[in-house]
Amino acid sequence: MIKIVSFTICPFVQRVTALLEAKKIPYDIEFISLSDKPQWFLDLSPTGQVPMLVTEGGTALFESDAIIEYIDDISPPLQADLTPEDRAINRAWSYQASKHYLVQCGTMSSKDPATYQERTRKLTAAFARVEKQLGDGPFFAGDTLGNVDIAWMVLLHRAAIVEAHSGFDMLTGFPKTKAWQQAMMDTGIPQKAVSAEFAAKFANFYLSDTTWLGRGANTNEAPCAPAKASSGGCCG
Ligand SMILES: N[C@@H](CCC(=O)N[C@@H](CS)C(=O)NCC(=O)O)C(=O)O
Repeated sequence: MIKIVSFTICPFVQRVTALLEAKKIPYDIEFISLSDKPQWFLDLSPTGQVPMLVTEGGTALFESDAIIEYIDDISPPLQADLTPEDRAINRAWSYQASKHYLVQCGTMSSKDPATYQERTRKLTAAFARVEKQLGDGPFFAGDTLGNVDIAWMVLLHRAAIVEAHSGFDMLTGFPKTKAWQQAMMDTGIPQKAVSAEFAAKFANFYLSDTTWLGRGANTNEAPCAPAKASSGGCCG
């Protein structure tokens, strides 16, 4: 069976596990600590990053884009009859999501409203771009769930958790993206793609008292001293 090496709150891992869940491909998963990576992992991984997919033949694959393509190579596509152009466009729109994973992590880590506003610009611009591209839904390409949905699901799931915790909606002003988020949550895939500990670990990392979102996203709150604002981070 395929094995995924994971870190609980890693968005790149969630994209991979979401595709496996959507395709109903069974997999084992092993969680590691990124602050104390095990030697067997370092021996296998050229980058020391998760996700890693170990194939049934024992080959270690790395980089989430390459892993997604591998999964598509060994299984039927989510959307049938796509042309090479369709697939290229889907890869481009998927990249528009995955290149914002770390941006969203940094945004959520903001300690005060001013830092949040500064960091969220790129993410909001990405939501604005996809809003223009979305049709009548429920999914990116209409009735059928596809790889673009899987890539954006990661951002939209996290936005939903943030909203549930703080009342702050990252998708305000983007009604089609909001409906898309609901359609994705309704598939159950975002929830299945993460472990039972995900919610608690995610909240502990991004929604504790140390972040503006964690404190309820009060817009009247004073900013921290700018010099102390770091660029935020992802996954510890
Ligand atoms: N480009 C990589 C990014 C993966 C990534 O940033 N993973 C983070 C966790 S979310 C990681 O492993 N960080 C540990 C490290 O860089 O040492 C991919 O798409 O797979």
